[in-house]
Amino acid sequence: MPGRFITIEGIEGVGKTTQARLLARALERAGSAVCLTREPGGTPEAEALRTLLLRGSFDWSPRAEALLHFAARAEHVDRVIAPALARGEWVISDRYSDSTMAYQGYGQGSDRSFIGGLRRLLALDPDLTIILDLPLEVARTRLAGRGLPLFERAEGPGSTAEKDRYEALGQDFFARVREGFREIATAEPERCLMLDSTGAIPAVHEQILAAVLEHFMVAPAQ
Ligand code: T5A
Repeated sequence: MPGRFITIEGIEGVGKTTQARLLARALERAGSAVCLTREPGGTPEAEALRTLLLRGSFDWSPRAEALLHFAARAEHVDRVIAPALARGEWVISDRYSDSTMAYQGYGQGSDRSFIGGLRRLLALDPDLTIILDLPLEVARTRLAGRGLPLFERAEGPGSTAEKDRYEALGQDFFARVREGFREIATAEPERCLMLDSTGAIPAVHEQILAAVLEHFMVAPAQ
């Protein structure tokens, strides 16, 4: 039986990592084999590209930046995602192609048709994408709770947290990225489900689990 491919998307602080882990645990408890992974990253080579993209102080041309994200993604697909799906596992990826469209396309103004073309060339779309949505102020409060204030990181006196290249791009950038995710969800309703993630962690998890079970028509574990 072929595996199932689920991606979790949204701006920083919406709870992707938290919810990806909870979903993986729930599916494992129900007896499924799960591959939990993330982007950019997932293999040593793709993690090296992540370091370049997030920690480097480079000013890539927009197309080069999109290509670097897709280079990391091709590595991730070829070495992790496709093999896991071939083994019949559930693959849960914390970010995937929609992040490139939202961050580089909508956020940074890179050519969206170029990014769409790269996605078609890669030729592996998720079966289901959960887009978590949250007002920017709530995301900022959540990240501040763990010492990582969104678009203020490391700017305040005495701040010790380190910003990555995207987190440093400011409130207008994140507003465009959020709007990008909303437009992606509207454009592809069969694949994408946008969920409000303002609720408590267990409540958001219940919503996601119900959506996954319904999408794949799997009976809940007794
Ligand atoms: N990027 C990535 C691109 O530009 N293009 C691309 O193609 C790709 C793939 C990756 C960066 O790269 C960019 C996007 C990003 O800028 P990352 O660190 O992998 O960076 O991703 P982030 O989104 O930055 O991860 P975060 O950890 O910041 O956000 P999450 O995963 O959405 O949030 P999470 O789960 O870590 O939770 C944040 C905090 O909120 C709490 C958690 O406990 C945690 O403290 N929380 C809640 N609190 C209250 N109620 C809830 N419901 C909560 N859910 C979580």
